[in-house]
Amino acid sequence: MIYGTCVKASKSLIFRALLLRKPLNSLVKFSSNSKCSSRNIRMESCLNCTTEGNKQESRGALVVLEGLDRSGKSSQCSRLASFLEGQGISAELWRFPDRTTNVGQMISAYLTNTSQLDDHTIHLLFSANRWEKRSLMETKLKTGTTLIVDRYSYSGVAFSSAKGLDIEWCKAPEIGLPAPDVVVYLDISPEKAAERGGYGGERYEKLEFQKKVADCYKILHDVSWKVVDACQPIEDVEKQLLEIVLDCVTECRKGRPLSTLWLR
Ligand code: Z5A
Ligand code: MG
Repeated sequence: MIYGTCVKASKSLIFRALLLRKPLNSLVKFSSNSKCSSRNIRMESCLNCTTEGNKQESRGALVVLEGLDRSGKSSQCSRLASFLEGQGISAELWRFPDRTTNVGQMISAYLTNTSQLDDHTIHLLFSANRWEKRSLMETKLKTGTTLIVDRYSYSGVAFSSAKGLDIEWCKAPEIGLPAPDVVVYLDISPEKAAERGGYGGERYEKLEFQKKVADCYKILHDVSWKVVDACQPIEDVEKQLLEIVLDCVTECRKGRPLSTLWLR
């Protein structure tokens, strides 16, 4: 799903800016033309800002949401992308696996139990599914588009190592992919997540397996991750996420270097 950049200053936008205790003009730049058109409010587009004499490339942020099944990742990713769109910030919603590609269709067949694959093989396919999007991902970020990504390499490592694969082996094929600017972990116990219902027939949608995945996420987790209590009402989760993401978008616009996995 791709979100555009044109918006109007709605009451909801102003309300959200107030909620975030940030001045609206710190989030968006008003056009000098007071007549409100869909192009009136835009983030400044400074793609080559200079900070203390060093040329810093302004860019979009790579924001990753992780968490157990039913933790609310997809719901929050949609809300985030819509909010950013509403702020006139160029943003796109991405998800992994991307089931639209040839590799993604093999993954989908595996997840829906219509094909069987060796654990190592499916792990490498999940990774290949990210690699096939790497170039586009980098181009988008460098040209100022923020990517809100529903699952990334951490899901790859957590789910495969939960099956017993060596964690370092699982990380290896991810080395060199763009590193997220922020990882937000939506924290919920496997039991609470299961209570939300909606576990379908997909391969990993079982409470016992989700408990193992939760343990693997704990191993991957480091101090840079932002942990949000996913048991809160959906709007409260959203509010916390917005604060984190807007700070991150601001940092990247100032010209934070893009790094690669796997740093930790
Ligand atoms: N996988 C892997 O093995 N290796 C990899 O490299 C990658 C993935 C990338 C497909 O994932 C599977 O692939 C996944 C990991 C594995 N394993 N499984 N199973 P997927 O992303 O396609 O899974 P999904 O189908 O999108 O669903 P999900 O992740 O289980 O759910 P979610 O996105 O976290 O939650 P949600 O759909 O937003 O919300 C779930 C329900 O809870 C829904 O009814 C909401 O309305 C409700 N909800 C959401 N938030 C709240 C709050 N705050 N309160 C109450 N209710 C809420
Ligand atoms: Mg989801």
